[in-house]
Formats: sequence, structure tokens, C-alpha cells
Amino acid sequence: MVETPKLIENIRENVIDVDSEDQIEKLVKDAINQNMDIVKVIDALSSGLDTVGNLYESKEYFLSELLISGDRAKKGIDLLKPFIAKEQDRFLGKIIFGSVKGDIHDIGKTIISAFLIGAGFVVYDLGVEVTADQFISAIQEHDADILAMSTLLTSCLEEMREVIKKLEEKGLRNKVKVIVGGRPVSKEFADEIGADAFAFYPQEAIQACKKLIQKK
Ligand code: B12
Repeated sequence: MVETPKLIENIRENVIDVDSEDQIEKLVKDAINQNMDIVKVIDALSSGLDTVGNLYESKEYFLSELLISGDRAKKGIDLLKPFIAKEQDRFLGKIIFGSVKGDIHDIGKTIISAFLIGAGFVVYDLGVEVTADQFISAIQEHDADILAMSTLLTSCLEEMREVIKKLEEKGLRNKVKVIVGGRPVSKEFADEIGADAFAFYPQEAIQACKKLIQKK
């Protein structure tokens, strides 16, 4: 059996080295079997993607490599999900989650949503490229407490503002709290568009959503 720090490094490397054999499922299963800290495994996957992002930026990697790495990281996270989630019979609140219209990135959203489920929220994940109307229908259908929106694309930031505007138009803004996140999103931007919270790390997102529920 591979020892813990080596296994973590192998997971990270397997996300980065797209020419190597895809061993992500085997490696993540090994980590699970060793009762490894789930947060450390997620960090290894995220840190691998971060390096890949830098390689893409410096033009050493192309879109095809991004796709392979993204796919590997996602498979790893999917395997971890059941270990993050706890029993949901006593839930804290209902959250509608999605990547905004125009954006197909969903790894960060998947991580945060898994952690929120683990913390005791019910999360309705609408997937990617979610339009304002789809967010609104889901909020009404599920009588949601929180709307969580994600984007990784600078070009999609304005879509978050649009969704909040539509919530106001529909008279829903006082009913639902809004949290936003994703790489180009900042606290300043969240304030500017009138969101209630911003978070980057999973633990921050959990704390922020707990606070939002208390404020309701
Ligand atoms: C993997 C990846 C892809 C994969 C996505 C696979 C998938 N299923 O998601 C693929 C190959 C499909 C892809 C496509 C594209 N990509 Co891309 N991609 C990446 C990459 C390498 C990693 C993204 C990622 O998953 N990171 C790991 C996660 C864990 O981090 P995260 O999303 O930031 O999430 C964290 C926080 O932000 C937070 N969070 C996220 N969402 C939310 C929401 C809430 C509510 C909260 C509280 C928190 C939160 O939680 C996470 C944990 O802390 C990044 C580079 C990078 N370093 O980020 C580029 C990157 C995001 N992509 C980029 C681009 C340009 C594209 C394309 C437009 C490329 C193209 N020319 O077609 C397309 C997008 C097409 C579209 N319409 O969306 C650019 C964006 C530039 C910009 N500023 O707009 C980046 C930054 C690469 C670069 N350096 O140029 N990409």
C-alpha cells in the first residue's frame, strides 16, 4: 500500500500529467480505504487543477489537456461525495445551486455543494449554464432559502447581477438569500451586485450559509 503523503502527491500528479494512465479512481479509492482526511484529497485534486490552469495560461497546455484534467478531478470528487454527505433528516435549509448561463465549469460548484450537503443543507444542483428563469422556477418550486451561483468566467460575472435583478423584479429578493462564488468573484463584486455573501473555501461557504439562514 502507498503511504499517505505519497498517495496525495500521486493524486495531484495524476490530475496534472494528462499523458499518464488515468488512475484517479483507483488512487482516490485507495485514499478512501485508508480513511484519509477527505479535505486533503479534495485539496490534492484542486491543487492539481490549479497547476493545470497555470500551464494553460502559459500556453504549455491546451484545451484538450484542460478537459482531461477536469474530467479526472471530477471523477475523483464524485467518488468522495458520499463520504462528505451525512444524513439529511434534519436539514438546515434549502439551497438552489448552479453555474450561471454561459458557463460550463462545475468542479468548484460540485465541491461546495457536496460540503453544504455534508453540513446538513438540502442542495438542488441545477447543473451548468443555468438561466435566470431556471433559477427562479427552482426557487419557487422548492421554496428555497438560499440561491448559490458559481462562475469561473469573467465574461459571465454580469449574469450574476442579472439574476439578482430578476429576483427583485419577481418580488423574490426578500425571500431568498444570495451567495456567489467562483474564481473571478470577489467580496467587492458580491457587494456591488447586491449579493448577501461571498465565499471561496468550502468551510467559509458553510459558515456563510449558516449565517444567511439565521438572518432570515
Ligand atoms: C478545468 C477547467 C476547464 C474544464 C471544466 C471542466 C468542468 N467540468 O468544470 C473545461 C475544459 C471544460 C474548461 C472550459 C473552458 N475554460 Co476553463 N478552466 C479550467 C481550470 C483549469 C480549472 C477550473 C477548476 O475546476 N478549478 C478548481 C475549482 C475547485 O476551483 P473553483 O472553480 O475556483 O472553485 C473554488 C472556489 O472558487 C469556490 N466556488 C466555486 N463556485 C462557487 C460558488 C459559490 C456559491 C461559492 C460560495 C464558492 C464557489 O469553491 C471552490 C473551492 O474553493 C481553470 C483554471 C483555474 N486555475 O481555475 C480554467 C479557466 C477557468 N477556464 C478558462 C477558460 C477561458 C475556459 C474556456 C472559455 C476555454 C475555451 N476557449 O473554450 C472554456 C469555457 C467554456 C464555457 N462556456 O464555460 C479561464 C477563464 C478566464 C477568465 N477569467 O474568464 C481559466 C481561468 C483558465 C485560464 N487561466 O485562462 N475549463
